Amino acid sequence: MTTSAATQDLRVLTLAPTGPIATPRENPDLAVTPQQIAAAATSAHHAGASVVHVHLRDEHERPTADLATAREVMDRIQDQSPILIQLSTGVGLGVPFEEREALVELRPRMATLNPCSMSFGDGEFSNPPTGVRRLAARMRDLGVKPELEIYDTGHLEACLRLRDEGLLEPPLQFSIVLGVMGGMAATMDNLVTMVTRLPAGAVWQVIAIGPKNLPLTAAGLAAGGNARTGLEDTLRLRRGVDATNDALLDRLLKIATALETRPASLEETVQVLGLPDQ
Ligand code: KMH
Ligand code: ZN
Repeated sequence: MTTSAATQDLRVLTLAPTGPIATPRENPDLAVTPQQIAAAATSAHHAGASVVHVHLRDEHERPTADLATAREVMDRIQDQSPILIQLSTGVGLGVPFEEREALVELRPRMATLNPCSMSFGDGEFSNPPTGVRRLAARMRDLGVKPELEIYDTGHLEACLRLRDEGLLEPPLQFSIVLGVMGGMAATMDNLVTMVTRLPAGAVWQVIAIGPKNLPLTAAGLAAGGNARTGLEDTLRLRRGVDATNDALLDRLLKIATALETRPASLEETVQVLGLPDQ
């Protein structure tokens, strides 16, 4: 992250309360209805998070890019707190790219941009190059800050090409995703490699999926990155203990405090992430 004296100890904390895959049967605290997502976002704001990463589910709890659902979720969140909304354009495997990209028309402050297609568990995550370019250009024109989700080493180069084409504005904001089957494994050496290769001035956080979530999130914080937690990334607090979104965020805040860092306020987050005016 930016390392001016004033921002050295700041960390942008994000809650990801839903995700594209898990179901409430696997963890009953998973936020799937608009009410539950808004409640999770409000609670996260009160606890100290400044960003909520939002996935939408339909009435059958399946991932959806339905614009009316997105509008309802965004309105409910904004009615309850000023937390900054980051909409997922990843949405969920099998949802067509053209439906997913339309979400940025709702002008969230941020949205994810997944630069490459890949295998994802037993499924396929489709992010075709022409679609990714079109989405990046649209986000730039609408003032929606992309969070670049990089799951493998080559995804970083794909982002740098988008930057060189003028489709991404600095500071580039990366999520280094570790532990997706089909992407980089959740190991410390992969994290170090990726952080070392980021361009100067980049802002970053770790998204570590599954059992390595805790050590790699803590390592990212200690190394100067921002941090994200929530049931999207891990369903267990520790082996055999179901997590809740509140408990995960509480644990992250304790780690951040122990490392003598502090959560960025909304205003500081806007500054650190370089969020454009809309
Ligand atoms: N759960 C992440 C690993 C996105 O939000 O754009 C994949 C994802 C992408 O959900
Ligand atoms: Zn996501």
